[in-house]
Amino acid sequence: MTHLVSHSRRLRDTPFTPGVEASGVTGYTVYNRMLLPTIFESIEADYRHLKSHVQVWDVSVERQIELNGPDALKLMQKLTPRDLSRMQSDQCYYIPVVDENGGMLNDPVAIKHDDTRWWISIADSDLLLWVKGLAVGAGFDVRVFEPDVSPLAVQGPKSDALMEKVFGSVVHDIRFFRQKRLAFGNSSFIVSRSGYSKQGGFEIYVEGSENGMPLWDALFSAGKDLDVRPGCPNLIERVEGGLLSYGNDMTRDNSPFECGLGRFCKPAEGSDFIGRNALEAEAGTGPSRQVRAVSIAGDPIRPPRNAWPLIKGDQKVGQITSAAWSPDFGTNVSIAMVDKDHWEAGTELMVETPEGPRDAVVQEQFWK
Ligand code: THG
Repeated sequence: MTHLVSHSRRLRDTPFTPGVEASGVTGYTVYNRMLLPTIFESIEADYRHLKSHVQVWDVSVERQIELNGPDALKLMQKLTPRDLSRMQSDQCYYIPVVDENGGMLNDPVAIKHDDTRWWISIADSDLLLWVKGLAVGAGFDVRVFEPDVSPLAVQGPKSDALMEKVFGSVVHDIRFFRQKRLAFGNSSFIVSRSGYSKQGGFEIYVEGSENGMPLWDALFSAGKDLDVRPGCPNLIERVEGGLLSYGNDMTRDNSPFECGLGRFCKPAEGSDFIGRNALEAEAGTGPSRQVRAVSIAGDPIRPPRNAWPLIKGDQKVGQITSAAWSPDFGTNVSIAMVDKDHWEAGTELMVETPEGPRDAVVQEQFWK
C-alpha cells in the first residue's frame, strides 16, 4: 500500500531535500517531525548498491541537541548510565538515555566538543523536552537547544575513496567513533567514522543549512566514477546487522539491558544519573527478556507494521519488531524481543504474521 504524504511546515524539509527529490526518492517516513527517505530504486536494489559501492544519505532527522555552558557535563552525566568521565573530545559515544524507571527514552550518539559543549544526535523521540526540563528543574547553568546542524552520511565500502576526494587523505586517520573537524569551502564540519549501517563510512555534521546543497553536489560530482548514489538507512541491511531502531525495536517499556546495551550501563562510582536505582535492581537479576536475532522461514515476508507475537505452544513468549527478506542470507531476518526461557540459540518458535503463522528460530547472533 502506498500513500501520499501531505507536506507542511510541521513536517520539516531538510537542507538536502532539493537533492533528494531531484534524484528520485520514492519513499519517505517521518522521524523527529522531519522527512527521512526510505526508498530510492527499491529496498533490495538500494541494499545491493549499499553493500557494493558508496551512498550519500540525508540523515538530517538525526537532530542535534546542544548542551552549552558550565554545567553541560553534569547534565550529560545525569542523562545516561554510560560513564563519560574518560571520554575524549574527539570521541563519539553511543549512549542509552533512560527515565526514572530505567525505561529507554532514546539511544543517541553523543559528540563531545569539550566539557562545556556537547551534541546529542537523537533517535526518534522528543528528547529535547526531557533535557530542557531536567536543566531547568535542576537549576543547571547550561543552554539546551537544537542547533542548525544536519548530518549527512556517506556509507558503503567505497566511503573512504569518496571522502578522500572531497576532504583529503586526512579522512583515513579518523578511527571508528572518533571525529575531526575538516574544512569544506569557507566552512568546516565535524566528520566522524560512524553511521547507521555495517558497511563502514562517515557522518558529516553540516553546520548551516545553506551549506547543505553545496556539500551534496560536491560529493556527487566527486563520486561519479565510484557509482555514488543517494541512499538511506536500509531496512534489510540494518536488520541483518542488528542495528536497533528506537520506537520499533525498543520503547520506554524496555530497559537498556533488554536492548542488549548492558555494556553501556557501567556508571562511574557515585554517579547519580536518572534511573540508577531501577538499573541497579535489574543488573542484579538480569533482564527477563532481551533482543535477539530470529530467522523466519518461508517466502519473503512483508515487513511488519505492528509487532508480531512469538508463540511457543499456546504461550506468547516475545515479539518480532523488525523483519525483512535477506537476499544475501536467503531467509527472512528479524529483530525480536524474546523472554528468557526461550531466548537460547536454536529455540524453535512460531510467529503470528498477518498473513498466517510461520516457523521461526532464535539465532546465536545477527547476520552482519
Ligand atoms: N548516527 C548519528 N545519530 C544517530 C544515529 C546514527 N541518531 C539516531 C540513531 N542513529 C541512534 N541509534 C544508533 C544505533 C546504533 C548506532 C548508532 C546510533 C551504532 N551502533 C554500532 C553498532 O551497533 O555496531 C556501534 C555502537 C558502539 O559499539 O559504540 O553505530 O547512526 N550521528
